[in-house]
Amino acid sequence: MIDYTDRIPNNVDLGRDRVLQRALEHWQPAYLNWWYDMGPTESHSYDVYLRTAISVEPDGWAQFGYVKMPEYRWGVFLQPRDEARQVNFGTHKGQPAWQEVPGEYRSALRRIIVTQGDTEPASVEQQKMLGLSCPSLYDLRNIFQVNVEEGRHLWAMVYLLHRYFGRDGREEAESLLARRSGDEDNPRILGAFNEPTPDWLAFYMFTFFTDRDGKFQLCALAESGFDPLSRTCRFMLTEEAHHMFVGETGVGRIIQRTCEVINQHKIEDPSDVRSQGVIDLQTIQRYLNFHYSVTLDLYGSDVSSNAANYFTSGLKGRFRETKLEDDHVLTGATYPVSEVIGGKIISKEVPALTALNERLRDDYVEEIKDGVARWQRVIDAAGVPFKLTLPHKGFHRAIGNFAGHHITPDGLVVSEDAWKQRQYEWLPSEADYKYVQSLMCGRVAEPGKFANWIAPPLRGINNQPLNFEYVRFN
Ligand code: BYC
Repeated sequence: MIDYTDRIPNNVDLGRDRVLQRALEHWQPAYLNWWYDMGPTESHSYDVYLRTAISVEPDGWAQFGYVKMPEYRWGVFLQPRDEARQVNFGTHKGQPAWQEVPGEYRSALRRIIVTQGDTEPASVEQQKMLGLSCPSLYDLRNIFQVNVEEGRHLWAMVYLLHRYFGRDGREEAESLLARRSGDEDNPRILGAFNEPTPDWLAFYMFTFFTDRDGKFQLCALAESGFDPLSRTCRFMLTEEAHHMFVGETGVGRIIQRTCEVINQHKIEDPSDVRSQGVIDLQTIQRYLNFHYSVTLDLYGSDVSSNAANYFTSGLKGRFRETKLEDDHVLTGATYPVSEVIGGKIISKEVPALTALNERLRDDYVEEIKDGVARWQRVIDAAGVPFKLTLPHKGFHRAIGNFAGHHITPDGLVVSEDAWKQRQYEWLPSEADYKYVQSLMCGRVAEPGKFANWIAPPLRGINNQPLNFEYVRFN
């Protein structure tokens, strides 16, 4: 018999909640089976220098030490409750925040929680093989950190399902362990989480672009009138920051290394750059185009009655809802969305309530621009004449008003033929993936060593030196 209150660090009084304990007693072994099956390949006996959250206090949420990942203490943490908190938007604005699920919103809320929860194990599945080709122990430790925290984020959503949704919550929690990223019969719910993450450039792009969707969606859910969801998401956001850091610095270090090689050998042509065993900036741009566009799809349709309902019901707010200065009800307000009409992209005003997905996507794009500008500074500082660009919002989209149209990175609507002729100028081709993977055929496992295609980071994790043994293989 496992003592769950000891195994599962928590601040939800798990020790006194018999119903919840019983639910977790069933789910926890199934979760571990899933981890053994779908977690990082060959990693189960490694000692990994990980951060574990053991409380929400500043000194408790980042405890570092060596851990075998299957023994990681996946905890359940909610930001402490604010007794005075209210529903801050929608028709229930001004009522006390809900501590239990309002009956009429039960299925909508469950659906939001399941969609959020589904992304967490999906990303672990997508990244399963990457440990075998890591560029350093530092990077290996970082991907494992990201993986165990995605596991914890799954726990966070499963806690809500078990605690607040009874039997159907338990069934949903089981389904979260049954779907598989990329599986034809039982795929993950959202598109980007069924795309492969075949190499480390894709991993860093994913953590920069797609984990940032995680941030924006969690921020919107942190505004929820359903207080336990809000408090859960607030704590998850503290962990999300490191994931985006891994992505931004990962891509930045690849760019830096490429620029060093370009300058050292005085070369420009992508094939000459490749012959030096680093990733040409043109390929990096194509990966950027891919990950940006599939992540934009994650915000849903530009005009969505689902989004309007979530907001009106007080379930999902806007980014920084309580800091916005309007009525928080949005009656009569409008918002611009794009549409393709007669081969042209036009903007039109629609009711702001229906455009909330688009608005969140726009908030996200603003933050993405800043990150890409920081990558550009690495290129500029090296004096390399190359400009990274963000493609047009309509480029390569499968969800929303742009879906079904062929739009170039510059925002021109073109025919399918014209698109097909040029798509591999814009998106990674099989040959690009093959080249990038050819650089990553084995792992760099000596402390302090880094693969040729990536620069070392500025500093180590938790003030440890770069040659620290971040992972012990045993
Ligand atoms: N792929 O009105 P629509 C993260 C479906 S990432 C496939 O457009 P709605 C993380 C939609 O389900 C953050 N299907 O959309 C990152 C609906 O289906 P039904 C995850 C899609 O509902 C990295 C239909 O299309 N969290 O945490 O307004 C690592 C029409 O719906 C997609 C959330 O997403 C797609 N991309 O908005 C680890 C927050 N988009 O009803 C973790 C919770 C839409 O016709 N989710 N559809 O069957 C939501 O708030 C909403 O579900 C969405 C979609 C914003 C995703």
